[in-house]
Amino acid sequence: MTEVGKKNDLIVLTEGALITALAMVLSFVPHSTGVSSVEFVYGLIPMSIYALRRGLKPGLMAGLAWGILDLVLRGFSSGGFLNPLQGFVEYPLAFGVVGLIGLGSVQVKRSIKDGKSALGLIIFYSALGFFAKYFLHFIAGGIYWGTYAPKGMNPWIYSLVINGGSFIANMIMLVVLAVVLNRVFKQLIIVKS
Ligand code: 218
Repeated sequence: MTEVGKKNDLIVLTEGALITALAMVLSFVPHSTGVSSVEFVYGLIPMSIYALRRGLKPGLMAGLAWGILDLVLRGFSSGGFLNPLQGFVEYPLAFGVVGLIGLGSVQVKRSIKDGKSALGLIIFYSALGFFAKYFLHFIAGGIYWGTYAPKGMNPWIYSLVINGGSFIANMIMLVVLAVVLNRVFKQLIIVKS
């Protein structure tokens, strides 16, 4: 690898560490939606921007690091960890797959460089990553969180309401921000050399 290649890898990694730290810090800001267990996850916004800016592998790696940190700093103490398999699926894996947003990196950056808003593509690929995360929470919810369902409610319906609700809440947050701050999003996604 060339010296320039190595230096760039170091920049990508450093950005990933900063974004992960930011996502983690944001989870300590109150983020209730008013409906119990349905939360805004503010860190999804910087993660989405990072994955679109740097692509699939950096996105997956940053998401994975975020998931491990969230498990250690919040999961164990908040009661979000029930057993090793559930913990693995809902933390490293569910946060990691947010990086799938990076699948849209090339297309989104091309669209921005062509002078377009890229809004549809940003929303589409963010939806892909957010959906992957909440689909895993939905599966885990149906299997492991049924005891928290209101009396008589089917665990899978309960999980669909909670995790489907979280997916929708976070999509609304992303769409509003991507529309209002479209210029900022575009500037943050494009890598200036
Ligand atoms: C129905 C239900 N309730 C709770 C959980 C657990 N869950 C949901 C979303 C996100 C996370 C990760 C920490 O923010 C967790 C542990 C569930 N899957 N389903």
